[in-house]
Amino acid sequence: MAVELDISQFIKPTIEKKVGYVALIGRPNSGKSTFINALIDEKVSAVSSKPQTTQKTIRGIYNDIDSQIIFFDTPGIHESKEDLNIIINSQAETSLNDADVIVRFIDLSRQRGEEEEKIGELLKWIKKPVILVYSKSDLKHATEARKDAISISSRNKNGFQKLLATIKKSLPIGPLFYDEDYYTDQDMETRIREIIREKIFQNLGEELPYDVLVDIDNLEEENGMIKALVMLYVAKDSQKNILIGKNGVVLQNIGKLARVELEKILEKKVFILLRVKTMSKWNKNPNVLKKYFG
Ligand SMILES: Nc1nc2c(ncn2[C@@H]2O[C@H](COP(=O)(O)OP(=O)(O)OP(=O)(O)O)[C@@H](O)[C@H]2O)c(=O)[nH]1
Ligand SMILES: [Mg+2]
Repeated sequence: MAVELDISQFIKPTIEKKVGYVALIGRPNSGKSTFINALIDEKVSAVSSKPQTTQKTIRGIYNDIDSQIIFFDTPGIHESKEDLNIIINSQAETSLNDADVIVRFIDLSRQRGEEEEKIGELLKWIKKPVILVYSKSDLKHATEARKDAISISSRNKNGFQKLLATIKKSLPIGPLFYDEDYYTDQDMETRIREIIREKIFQNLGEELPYDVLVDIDNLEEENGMIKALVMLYVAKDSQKNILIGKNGVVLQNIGKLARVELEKILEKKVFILLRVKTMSKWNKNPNVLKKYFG
């Protein structure tokens, strides 16, 4: 007698939910990366008090019972004619094109400036739903409330549900783009680089972090331990000593902070060897900019 095989048990049902791409846009320092990290409860994007901490668009994937939302955390749009900054702005603009919905962050704790004008101009040309968000609502200065905006605080996780519900209204229903276990599409190299960059931004003076290029030279996993040889390229010789610090103390501290955080994120032992080298004017070199930021 022939046995009939029930193949239905081998076929994964296609899950359909509200699925789509959402671009976060706003001036530097308005809290975009902090929001992504707080929403998905994982560090996927570097955060610091310095403007333009994010230099390359990062994806954070949010999953819940009825949606999968892929957030583009874009670099803050700002006014500058520097080569690197032009590339950074164009990254943010590209993600506007790729998104289904745009969430515009406005930080009410700061005076609005030319950068807000520029973002307003940019959005005029985009025929997509734009949701206005007032960020950092936990701060005292953030008092200007308006009906057409949603106030959020990433510090207290306030306003998240309202924002998510509003985003979902504009998303199409379809199959998932990513497995529900993923919260980012970054590979290990990118994640290591991002955390090291964050520690550089958090531990060095105002200007230098922008001139440090983080490059993973070698990455190995052996006996459950991740070993990374990481080059930190500075744009001029005089920056080397500042980055290394007296008796190497600054560099050691950056390495240690990055290691501790990466061990938590990757749930593995991590060993990081940092090397500092000069790559003269790398931030003006079109080939380098294309390779790392293009
Ligand atoms: N009090 C308060 N501070 C916040 C909140 N969200 C972000 N911040 C702070 O604002 C600063 C900038 O945050 P980021 O998330 O790096 O801002 P960003 O918009 O990603 O900035 P760029 O990457 O430079 O475009 C950091 O010092 C954060 O700790 C918030 O909800 N409340
Ligand atoms: Mg950012």
